[in-house]
Amino acid sequence: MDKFVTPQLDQAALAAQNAPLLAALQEDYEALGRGLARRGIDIEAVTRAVASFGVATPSWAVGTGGTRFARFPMPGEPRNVFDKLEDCAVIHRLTAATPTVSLHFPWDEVSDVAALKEHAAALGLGFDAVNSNTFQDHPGNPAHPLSYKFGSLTHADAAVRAQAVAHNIACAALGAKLGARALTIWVGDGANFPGQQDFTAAFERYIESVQAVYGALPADFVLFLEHKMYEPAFYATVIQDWGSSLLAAQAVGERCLCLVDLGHHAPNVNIEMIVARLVHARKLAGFHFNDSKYGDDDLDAGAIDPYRLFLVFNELVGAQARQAPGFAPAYMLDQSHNVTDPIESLITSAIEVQRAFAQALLVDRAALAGFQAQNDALMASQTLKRAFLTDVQPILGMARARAGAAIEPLSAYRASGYRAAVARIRPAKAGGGGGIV
Ligand code: RM4
Ligand code: MN
Ligand code: MN
Repeated sequence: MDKFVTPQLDQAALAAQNAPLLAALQEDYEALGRGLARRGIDIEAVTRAVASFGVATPSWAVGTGGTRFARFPMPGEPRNVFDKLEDCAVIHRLTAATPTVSLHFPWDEVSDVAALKEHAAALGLGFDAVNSNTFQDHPGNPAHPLSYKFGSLTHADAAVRAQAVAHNIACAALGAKLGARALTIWVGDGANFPGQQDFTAAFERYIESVQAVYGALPADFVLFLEHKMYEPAFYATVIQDWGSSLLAAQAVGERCLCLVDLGHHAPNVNIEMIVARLVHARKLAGFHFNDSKYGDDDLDAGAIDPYRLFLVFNELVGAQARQAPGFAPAYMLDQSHNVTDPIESLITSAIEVQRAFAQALLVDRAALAGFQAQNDALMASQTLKRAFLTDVQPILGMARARAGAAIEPLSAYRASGYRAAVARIRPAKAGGGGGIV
């Protein structure tokens, strides 16, 4: 993995960047290690867990995002999925936290699948869940002659449903060729007006369509159903919440699970509790991490409410610690970077997710259980706060240094000149129109 546009990202160059930072890192790491030892925590165990933690990057997030009003592209935008993988490889090279990429079809469809797989392998990347797209039309694509304007898997017309089902099956087959093991379905199907759609019939059509997809999956594949409260449907969405998602997953089968995108809930919803319920039901597929203030804002993970991210990880680490049956969530970022360099946002977000995980590993679970049993609300909450307020930066830095990544990924990225280098190769894209990626 040394085929980078900018030599500053090569292993030797990163080692040189890290060299002046190592002594301070070592000192901070040892001090934190002593503090944690006093709390009965072995810092090395935490660092090992962090080092083996990976979060997938979404291929669609390395291009500049936009709103339905406008998109303001930046120089050096990826032209195709090969470029997207190169950008994703930069993120992984600097953080050692994003070993896999999640593709979206047909956006990322290519004629030569073997070449794509080879390109990823040469960059040191693998593939995470693949995603289908029946939330917009694909003009000129022979697999999608019918419009999804009024829905896809739940459409009133059986021919549109069949087209959407076939697309999902094709996505899974393509994913299997690339070495992916999961298909994520998110549909925008729903209604903009009361009365527009028969709620019951639409939900039943959804289940029937998903059953057809499930029945045609490669044997080792799992199916993730992603709920979202609203948008593009603004009155009612067929899979609007975890309840609908769970009902559907239970109706479809054992390898059909519920995926939680943090941005897909109403602002005050207790997401960590949803996580606990899905773990209980053995139906937690995994996550699309992002942050939000109002709705599906797709802001950078941890940018608005890092404590909520920590509380989600507190549930996950708790489930792991008690070896909850069937617990093996998939982790992915799903964000839209409208005003930042997407590579910088994804670097930062991967680190924020890792940070929340590390903090959650510091929770004194025995003490917490004791306070819960005694109904000591204040001390129970302080137990969580103590873990959250511990500065785990030296652990994250050390995990990166040991992996040959950058101790300071953002500065290393800026020093690499990567954006300017790709801008010279990749022609500028026009801005203006709205839409994602
Ligand atoms: C949706 C949802 C899906 C993603 C699309 C691009 O809101 O989060 O996961 O595939 O956006
Ligand atoms: Mn998502
Ligand atoms: Mn979303």
